[in-house]
Amino acid sequence: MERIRSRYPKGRGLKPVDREITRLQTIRNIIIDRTSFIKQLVRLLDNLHPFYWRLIEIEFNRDEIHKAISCVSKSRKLISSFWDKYRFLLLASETPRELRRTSTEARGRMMSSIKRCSKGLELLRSLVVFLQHLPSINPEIPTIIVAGPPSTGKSTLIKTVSTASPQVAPYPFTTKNIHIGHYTYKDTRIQLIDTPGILDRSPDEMNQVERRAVAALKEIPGAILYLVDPTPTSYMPLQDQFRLLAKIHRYTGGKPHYIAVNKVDEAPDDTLREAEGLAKMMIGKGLARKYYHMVAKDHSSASQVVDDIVEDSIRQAHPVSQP
Ligand SMILES: Nc1nc2c(ncn2[C@@H]2O[C@H](COP(=O)(O)OP(=O)(O)O)[C@@H](O)[C@H]2O)c(=O)[nH]1
Ligand SMILES: [Mg+2]
Repeated sequence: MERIRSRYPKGRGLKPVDREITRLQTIRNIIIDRTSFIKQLVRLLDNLHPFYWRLIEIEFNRDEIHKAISCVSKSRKLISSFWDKYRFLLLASETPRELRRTSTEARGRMMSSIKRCSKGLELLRSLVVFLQHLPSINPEIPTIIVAGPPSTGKSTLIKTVSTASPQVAPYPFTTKNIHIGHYTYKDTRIQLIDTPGILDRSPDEMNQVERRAVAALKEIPGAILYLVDPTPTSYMPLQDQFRLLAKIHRYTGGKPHYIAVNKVDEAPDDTLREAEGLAKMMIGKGLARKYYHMVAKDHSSASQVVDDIVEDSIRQAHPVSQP
C-alpha cells in the first residue's frame, strides 16, 4: 500500500481519462509485480520433500499456507479482470463525474481484493524467509545421520571422511546447528549429517520444538550411525551411552541403526569387551543391525565403517541406476 501511494502518478498534463487509466494501471502493476513470487512458491511447495514440510509444520500451519496462497492467487486473477473491465469503462465514461466514480470504484475493488489477503501475505513473507534459511540438506540422497553422546567423535568422523570441510548450517527453530559432510562410495554420493545438541541427548530433555526437529530427520532416507566412547574420559558411563541409544531410537526408528565403538586406540580391553557385549545386546533387541570398532581420527578405519554401512543398508534401498 505504501508503495502504491509513493508511486501514484500525479498525471499532470494528461487528459483526465488517461490519468485515471494510468493510475489504475499503476495499482495493477504494483500488485501483480509484488505478488508474482506466488507462482514460484507454489511450484516449490508442490515439490517440497516431506523432511522440509515437517520442519515448516513446526511453526506454520499447512492449511493457513494454502489458504494464503489461494487468497493471493484469486486476488491476482481478480485484479487482472478488473483491469480488463475498468479500463474500458473508464474510456466509455461520458461525464467527468462518471469517470471519477468509475475510477474510485475500480481502485477500491483492486485494493480491497488484495487487502483481504494481508494476513496471508504476512504469513507467506515469513515462510519465504524461513525457506531461504533452510540447511542445504538434500533429502533425496542417501544419508548417514551421526548420533551419539557428546565427545564420542561425531564431528571427527565427518571431518575425517568428508571430501570437503563440512558445512555448518542453522537448524530451523532450534539454537542448534547441523553439520553436513559429503562422501562418495564407488558411484554413490553419500551425505553425512551431525546434529550437535540434538541426537546427542535424551529426547525427554528436549522441548517440543527440538523433538519435532528430531522427528523431521525421520523423513531423510538412510541410516543412523551411533557412536559410543569406551575410554575412561567419556562424557557419560558406557551403560548410559547405550541407554541413550534406546531412547533416541524411538525418534529415529524406521532406519537401520549401526553402532560404532569409537576411540578403540585408547580404550582399555575390559571396557572394549563390555562395549561389545552391550552392542550385541542392542542388536539382540533389534535396536541396531551391526556394530563396529573404529578410530574416527584414522581415515582408513573411519571410511571402512562408512563403506560397510553404505553396502549394508543404503545401496539396497537406493540402487544406483546404470548410466
Ligand atoms: N583417541 C581418539 N580420540 C578421538 C577419536 N575420535 C575423536 N577423538 C577425540 O575425541 C574428542 C571429541 O571428538 P568430537 O569429534 O569433537 O566429538 P563430538 O562431540 O561427538 O562431535 C576430540 O578431542 C577428538 O580428537 C578416536 O578415534 N580416537
Ligand atoms: Mg561435534
